Amino acid sequence: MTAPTPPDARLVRTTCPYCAVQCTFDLHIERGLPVKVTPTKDCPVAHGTVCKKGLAALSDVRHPERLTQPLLRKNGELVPVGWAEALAYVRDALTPLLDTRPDAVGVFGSGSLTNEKTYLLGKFARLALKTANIDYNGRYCMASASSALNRSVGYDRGLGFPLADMGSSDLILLVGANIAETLPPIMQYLKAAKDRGGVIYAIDPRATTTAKVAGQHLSPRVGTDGVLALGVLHLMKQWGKIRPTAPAHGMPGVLAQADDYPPARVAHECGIDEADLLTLARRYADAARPLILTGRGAEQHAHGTDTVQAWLNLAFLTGHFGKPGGGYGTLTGQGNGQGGREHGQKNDQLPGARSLKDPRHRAEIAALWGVEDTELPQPGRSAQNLLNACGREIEALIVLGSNPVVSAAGAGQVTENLRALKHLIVIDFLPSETAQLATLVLPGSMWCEEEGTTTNLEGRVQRRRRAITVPGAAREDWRILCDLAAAVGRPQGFTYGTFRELQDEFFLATKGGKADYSGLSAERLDRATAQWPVKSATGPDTPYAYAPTYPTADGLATLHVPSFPLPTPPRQLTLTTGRLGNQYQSGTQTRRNAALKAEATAQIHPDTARDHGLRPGDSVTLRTLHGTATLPVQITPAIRPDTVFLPFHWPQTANLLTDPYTLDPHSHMPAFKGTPVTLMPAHSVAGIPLRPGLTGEVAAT
Ligand SMILES: Nc1nc2c(c(=O)[nH]1)N[C@H]1C(S)=C(S)[C@@H](COP(=O)(O)OP(=O)(O)OC[C@H]3O[C@@H](n4cnc5c(=O)[nH]c(N)nc54)[C@H](O)[C@@H]3O)O[C@H]1N2
Ligand SMILES: Nc1nc2c(c(=O)[nH]1)N[C@H]1C(S)=C(S)[C@@H](COP(=O)(O)OP(=O)(O)OC[C@H]3O[C@@H](n4cnc5c(=O)[nH]c(N)nc54)[C@H](O)[C@@H]3O)O[C@H]1N2
Ligand code: SF4
Ligand SMILES: [Mo]
Repeated sequence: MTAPTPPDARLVRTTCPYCAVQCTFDLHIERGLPVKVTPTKDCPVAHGTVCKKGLAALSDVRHPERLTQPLLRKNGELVPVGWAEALAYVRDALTPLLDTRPDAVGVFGSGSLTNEKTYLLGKFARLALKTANIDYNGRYCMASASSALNRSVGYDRGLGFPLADMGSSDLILLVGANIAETLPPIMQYLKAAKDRGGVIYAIDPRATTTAKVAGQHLSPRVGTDGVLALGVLHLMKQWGKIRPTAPAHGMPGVLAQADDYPPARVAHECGIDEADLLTLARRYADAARPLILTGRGAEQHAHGTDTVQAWLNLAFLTGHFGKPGGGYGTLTGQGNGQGGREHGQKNDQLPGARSLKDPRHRAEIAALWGVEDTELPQPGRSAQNLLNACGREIEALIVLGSNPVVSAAGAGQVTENLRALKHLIVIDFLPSETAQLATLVLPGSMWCEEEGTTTNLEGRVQRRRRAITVPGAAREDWRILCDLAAAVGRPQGFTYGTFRELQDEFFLATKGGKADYSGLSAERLDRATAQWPVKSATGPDTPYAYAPTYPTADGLATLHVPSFPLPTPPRQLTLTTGRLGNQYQSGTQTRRNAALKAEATAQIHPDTARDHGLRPGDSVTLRTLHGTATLPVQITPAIRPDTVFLPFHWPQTANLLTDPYTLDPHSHMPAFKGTPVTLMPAHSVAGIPLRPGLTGEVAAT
């Protein structure tokens, strides 16, 4: 017997809180709560295929640990307080700093935030706090692809074409992207390409689920993807396949460099067979619509920008960049990873992907905000540098939508820095590990409790609709930011009566920027989603973003000559890190979810296990220059013998081992993938306390 439907039952169509595919689904609301997620074929991206995380997303919504009251640290403990006391703390903590040293106050944002919150957070930092020091977790994500695209063709829309175009590619190279686990609905486009005879390569040091479905797997050493691209370019030049997409600066230098990368050298440095390289290159040369897609595996290196550049150069010089179904794209990760990198929460950016350094851009936004452009700060610290300065130059930090205690590089050191802050204010809806360190925790809003827009990995803007209201004394994030501005005595510009006023201001603020959304409104998005730029209310959207001429000074692209570090010694073990299908990011939202079971293990090859005396069921201690961590081993032939893989979803694991200081010089991305590591059976390591499950500690040095 089915239960009777309650009289208030209704459906709200909204988007998933997690990844950048941004599946649309229906929430069934009964008695004021969402009870079920139903995928819909109307979803313009996934067409009704929602992944397990999306289906299980409701478990957090009324989780017993859902934050519903501000928490203030008193005598070392976080205790519930009212908003008046919480905001009085903010006033007393921040006002003296803002009066004398505003740059001592930092703001850390997120690619999980809607476009409107992204915009408001940037405005809040520049106008209410007047600090230069705002940046966000997108620096950890696709920032290297973003900087390569920006410096080459003037802007960065992760995919410059509709996702469905993938189905018409005849060769797809997935370079360090495990989409079967991380962006599952995209597999349908991969399969469509395969069904039409297309060849799919997964280029990954692990034989992932994606590699199995793809059919072709090339397994280069960690960090050598750029050299691989140079090797393919070398052969394209040799085989007369150079016919650039458009005239561009820098081509002679890039082509000359390729001469230095003959197949033997490339095969040696990448640790692959020369024959496999030649087969890949031959397929690329013969393909009509080859598509290169990079993920975090290629990008999250101290030379990530140059790695992406090498693939972008290849796509451009062979005439495929920007063409339907072909070229180059990056697979953006977070729910609003695309919009989050456009609207002013980056340290050097103003809304609409404007530059904080450009006098014209500063004047445009200053006029909109009703201030002098001289009042806008200059660019401040980028994400990892901001966290590295905490407890020293940075005395107070406001975090919205990130959990750096788990996700930052060198998390052991970063945690110490956060502890050394005078004030750590975290706005979250669950007690993340970072919230647990805070001096003040403010209960914010979850995805289905707020209105807004997100922009998915193909630049598609969609509405996120409110299905329920925030519980208890929680407040919508945008209102909290306005409350904080009022608390520090600077409410001007933060007095919106309704969310709609904020949203309309946001759309307007993008007008004339590269990421122009000014033709959009909630009503237009109700009729159809739209890929930016959308420059007028009646004008079209832009499915293809990368048609020449480009938004650069002279309309031309510039190709840069990439440079790569010397190859690591052959017997060096390298740690790389990444994701599991059943967990999301720092795990705040998924480790609590019973439907999403997963285990933190260190994946190693059987030969490596044998060399280190490790057997199934053992724990292993991993040691790098930056820290140590101990985990159970997972012995699997599906990984290179010179590689160790750790997921980063748990505290005290992957990021105790990563380097907080070495950053990509262009994108300021830390090297999450690729840290020299040594292994030992855990029982042989003195001084490491072992608990059941996970253990780990920061190295003493
Ligand atoms: N289930 C799940 N899905 C997610 C997320 C999540 O946390 N969980 N997060 C979302 C976000 S924010 C992002 S950014 C995306 C990321 O999506 P992906 O880029 O697919 O994620 P990763 O697992 O970090 O890395 C992908 C692959 O890179 C490989 N790799 C490691 N080092 C190298 C290397 O040097 N070269 C090459 N070629 N490959 C290498 C790893 O073995 C891994 O299989 O996923 C999004 N979707
Ligand atoms: N070793 C290693 N480290 C990595 C990576 C890797 O591959 N390897 N990947 C990096 C990448 S690509 C990324 S994107 C980062 C992600 O890592 P983080 O920046 O830590 O991102 P999340 O885990 O999504 O953290 C989001 C936090 O904000 C909260 N939250 C989410 N949405 C909202 C919201 O709308 N409002 C409020 N108030 N709170 C919200 C969640 O509850 C959670 O506590 O990790 C990076 N770190
Ligand atoms: S996590 Fe990504 S793929 Fe899964 S349902 Fe959500 S948006 Fe879709
Ligand atoms: Mo990401």
